[in-house]
Amino acid sequence: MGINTSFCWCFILVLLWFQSQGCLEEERAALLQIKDSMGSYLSSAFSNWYVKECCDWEGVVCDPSHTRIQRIFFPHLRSDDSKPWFPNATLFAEFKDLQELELPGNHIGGFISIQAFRKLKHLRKLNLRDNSIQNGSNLWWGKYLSLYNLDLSGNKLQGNFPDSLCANLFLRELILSRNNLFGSINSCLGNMITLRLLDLSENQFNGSFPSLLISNLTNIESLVLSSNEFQGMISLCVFANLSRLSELDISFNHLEVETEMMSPSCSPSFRLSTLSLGGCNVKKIYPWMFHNITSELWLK
Ligand SMILES: *[C@@H]1O[C@H](CO)[C@@H](O)[C@H](O)[C@H]1NC(C)=O
Ligand SMILES: *[C@@H]1O[C@H](CO)[C@@H](O)[C@H](O)[C@H]1NC(C)=O
Ligand SMILES: *[C@@H]1O[C@H](CO)[C@@H](O)[C@H](O)[C@H]1NC(C)=O
Ligand SMILES: *[C@@H]1O[C@H](CO)[C@@H](O)[C@H](O)[C@H]1NC(C)=O
Ligand SMILES: *[C@@H]1O[C@H](CO)[C@@H](O)[C@H](O)[C@H]1NC(C)=O
Ligand SMILES: CC(=O)N[C@H]1CO[C@H](CO)[C@@H](O)[C@@H]1O
Repeated sequence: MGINTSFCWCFILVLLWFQSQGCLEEERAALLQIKDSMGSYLSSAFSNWYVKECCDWEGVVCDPSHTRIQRIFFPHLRSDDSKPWFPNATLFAEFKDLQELELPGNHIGGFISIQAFRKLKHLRKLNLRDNSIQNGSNLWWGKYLSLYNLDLSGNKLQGNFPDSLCANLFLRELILSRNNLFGSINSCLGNMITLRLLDLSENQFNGSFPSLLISNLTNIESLVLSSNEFQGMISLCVFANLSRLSELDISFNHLEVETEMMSPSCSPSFRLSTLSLGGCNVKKIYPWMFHNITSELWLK
């Protein structure tokens, strides 16, 4: 009993000693440089960055042993009229154990030395939502990253689907909504078979609907392609074998949609909770649509 108790105390003391190690000097220095490189930020930002232990700083989460930074979350820290921020990616490369980097709403125009991101071997989530990134070449971290979640919605990406994204073959979530992308969707998307969520809404993607590519995404759960310029006639058979599909939104394109799914090669294996066909020319409403859709059906 006594031995056990003292063993416990020793264990706790050792744990406390490890905890008191605190964040690493180079990571602390990098955080301060990142903050400085922002130029301007809201007065409410970084409010407790005067405390010594940087693992306790607002926007930062360390690993359980309280030494290495695993998550950086700096949301909307810069005012709406601030100049674009071009962070030096080398600074982020200091965080060797970083898993999640979230910098939404900070007027990021792009990254300097983006190749440095390849050092972030553990990065799984990159959220750059609502920034001002224009050029897909700002996203060239190559195949060195194994990202699962990438959110670039609400940026100013122009032109075709950025080739730079084709290297991210393990993505589970890809969100590119609210950009200025056009042309047909890059065929490399058909190889991203781990995708569960694909949101390309509110762009100007055009040409015929990428049926072959979409029917390859066998793990997809949410597919949101609304408010683009896709044209032509499609059959819902395209989605028949996507057994995990739960949300399908192809509204507000220029599509004529054939909803019959009665042939043997085409019986719906999914159970949709939301089907949005607003603005589509829907030929006929079949009873299956009501049996299988568990929550919402939007036709207008
Ligand atoms: C980016 O940061 C690294 C490390 O601090 C530095 O060596 C490099 O010169 C910086 N690049 C630019 C373009 O400022
Ligand atoms: C994007 O950046 C690359 C390399 O810096 C440049 O060659 C290209 O012209 C840029 N594209 C646009 C649309 O600005
Ligand atoms: C579908 O995925 C397979 C396996 O990754 C790939 O070989 C094939 O080219 C893909 N087809 C399309 C149309 O993308
Ligand atoms: C898609 O849109 C672009 C830009 O408006 C245009 O140049 C191209 O011809 C369009 N492609 C098709 C197939 O409509
Ligand atoms: C769905 O899978 C079945 C069985 O593998 C196949 O016969 C059918 O052609 C597929 N349908 C589509 C639209 O890919
Ligand atoms: C996957 C699924 O639930 N499919 C059902 C869709 O609705 C038809 C008609 O009610 C059923 O026969 C399917 O089993």
